[in-house]
Amino acid sequence: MLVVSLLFSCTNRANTASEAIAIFVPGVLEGSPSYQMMNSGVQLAADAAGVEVKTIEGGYDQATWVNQLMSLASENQYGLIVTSNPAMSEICTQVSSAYADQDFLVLDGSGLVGASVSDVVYEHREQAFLVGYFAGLVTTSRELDRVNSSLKVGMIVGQEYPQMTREIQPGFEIGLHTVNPDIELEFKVLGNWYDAEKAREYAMSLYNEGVDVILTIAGGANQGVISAAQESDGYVLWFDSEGSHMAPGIVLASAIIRQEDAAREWVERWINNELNMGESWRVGVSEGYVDFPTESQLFKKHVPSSIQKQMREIVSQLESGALSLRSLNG
Ligand code: RBF
Repeated sequence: MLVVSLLFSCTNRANTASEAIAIFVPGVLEGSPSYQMMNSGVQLAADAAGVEVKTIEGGYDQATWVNQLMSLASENQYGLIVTSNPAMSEICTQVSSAYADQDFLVLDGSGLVGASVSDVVYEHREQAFLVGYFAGLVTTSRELDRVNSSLKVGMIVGQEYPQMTREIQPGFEIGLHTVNPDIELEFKVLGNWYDAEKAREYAMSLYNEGVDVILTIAGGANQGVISAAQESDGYVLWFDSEGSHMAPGIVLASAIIRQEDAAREWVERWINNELNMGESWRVGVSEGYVDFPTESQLFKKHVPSSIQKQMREIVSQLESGALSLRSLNG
């Protein structure tokens, strides 16, 4: 008994020297749902274990992230650095080759991890497919008053990166075309994650061209898409967190990642010395980390019941594995 309890107490990192955790936000927290969920999830795990956390906002100049992480690792104050976005798995692996004792956890990573880096990779294709299927049902609906007869749907994104071009955009299109192969996608790239005015202009021109619903994945710039929808009677779809409360009746639905849960759970494992470094986990709808919520008050109020029903069906098919997009993973 004594040996067991001694072993147990030694394996909890709260009792070791390098217990503190740093959160590196590659951008800013404000307006970026995936970063906010990372921050709150890590805080929850750390607070519960009495571990100290420091959050550092790296800002939008991506060229500076490597050096910022290098100097953070060189401080030797944080046992773990947690960060989030698909570019960070490789960036942290690069930094870890200079600081081999530094552990990194990348949420929403790419799977390309080195020995002291672990990551959680979301099935973004499933996430995008669900909201694409919903967008297809919206643009072909006869019950929604802001929908026109042209079969055009929009997408506005911050920047292009492999997960965007190989998983998110194609997943969205598969969803649209499952409803009707004639639906056209207008895809616009902002070039940054903050310019709400430019996003508003892009969205205005899409709505003027006959697009009736836009999926926005543009961080702080998402707000501009909402403004345009309010002005021109269009709909908006949200990604990563639930966004309907941002503009009820306009932001109709969201395809989410459960990043707060993932952050809390994976950091808990690290604190308890149960996290295998160098490992990558791929999680989607069937694992409970990607979802399309259909039970919120706002969804039930603003979405026609026939569409609600079709969404519940498609989500449960992905959950059970009756429908799978995973053979497309390359
Ligand atoms: N998403 C945001 O919401 N805000 C950002 O500032 C942001 N910056 C990103 C920077 C890079 C280099 C990459 C690859 C992605 C970024 N994303 C950002 C996208 C985010 O990590 C995630 O992939 C999408 O939100 C889709 O889940």
